[in-house]
Amino acid sequence: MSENPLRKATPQEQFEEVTRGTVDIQVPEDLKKKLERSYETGKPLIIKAGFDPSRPDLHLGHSLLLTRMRRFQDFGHQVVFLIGDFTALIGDPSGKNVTRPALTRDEVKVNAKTYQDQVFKVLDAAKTQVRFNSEWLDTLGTEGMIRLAARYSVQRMLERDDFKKRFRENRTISIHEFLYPLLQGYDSVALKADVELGATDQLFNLLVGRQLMKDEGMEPQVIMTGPILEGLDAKMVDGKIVGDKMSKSLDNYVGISDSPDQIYGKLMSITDDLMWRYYELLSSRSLKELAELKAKVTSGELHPKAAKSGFAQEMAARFHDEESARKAMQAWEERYSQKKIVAEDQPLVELSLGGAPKMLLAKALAEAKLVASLTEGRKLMGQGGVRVNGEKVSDPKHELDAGEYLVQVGKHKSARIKLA
Ligand code: TYR
Repeated sequence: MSENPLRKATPQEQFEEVTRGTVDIQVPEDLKKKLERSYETGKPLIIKAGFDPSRPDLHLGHSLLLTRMRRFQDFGHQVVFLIGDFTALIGDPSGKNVTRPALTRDEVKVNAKTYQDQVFKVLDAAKTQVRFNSEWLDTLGTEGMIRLAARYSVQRMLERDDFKKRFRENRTISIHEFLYPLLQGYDSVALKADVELGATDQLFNLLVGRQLMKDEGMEPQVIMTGPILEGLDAKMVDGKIVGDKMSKSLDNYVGISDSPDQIYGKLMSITDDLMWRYYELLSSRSLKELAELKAKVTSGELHPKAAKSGFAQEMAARFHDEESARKAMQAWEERYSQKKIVAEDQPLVELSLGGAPKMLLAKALAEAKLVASLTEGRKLMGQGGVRVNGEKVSDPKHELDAGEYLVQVGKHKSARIKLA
């Protein structure tokens, strides 16, 4: 029994881990009860999270939900990755002020395939159940659909913010959009979900699921919503992070299938404030570790850039591996230090060869005051900290002929050296 992952942590510990960073839980007491019962009986909870394959690429925003699914999975619960291939034919109206264009079955199929390739970078494929809602919605039929539609009133549908707003502003709401929350709710009935996860924009849909389950005489699902991640261009205004949500169409996203270089580079471009927000929401470091890290940056012991690099590497490693993440960091450092050095902007230092054909590079460094002494110059060269025209030079006996060279020492010192 000790091998059973359901017994790895107490119900209370599981509760704390799986609810980390949630915005809304309905109802926390029910979740505790479900976790306790599962602990007693050894029967895993069914955790549902649905994705409409309406866009082919997943990004860091979606990974928030996947990370929570993974936490449940690690405690031995049954995660159902539900692909809304049927609901994608409608398109979720949540948060939209216009009707979404419907996708064809073929587009949905292609997107669904790419989804699966991406989510298993976070979820354990062997322990994930992948379902498609066409499985039960296709067979629901016209009669089933009418029965379902009879279960909810237009008034209650219009309580939903986005519908209410569109109604008030006289914008079109098509009848099929009302069906969306009902179908999503019916999915929960079909799956006998214990818990359904979603971002805050899903609250209404999730509650409909709870209601439909109650109507069926089933134990209603617990619903948990998580925050919507801000995009890479978000900024701190009056002590709050403000910005559009991460999305591909706004080009402020990090894609799950981006290369390690892209992930690293994009995350190095965010502000320090946004870095802390991302750390809190996405990093697997504990809140205690984060507090320590922040204290080090505040006291000046650690440069914010180093903290950012740590986060960017963690994300690159999450979607690839440690080794590629480290390489991405090195490549970025090299490009970054190269880019900053524009030859023309560097001070020109003219040195005399004094009649000799060549001069030791270490000596040139010292004479140009880029290093304190010949010895220090040799030492830095040996450590790989000296570049001539962008190339690393580590041989301490390296000599320069007459001519002009762009010389860099470490990351911050450089000059054009002219030898004559
Ligand atoms: N409505 C969800 C979204 O747009 C996707 C979804 C589809 C969730 C079907 C659950 C479900 O049963 O993100």
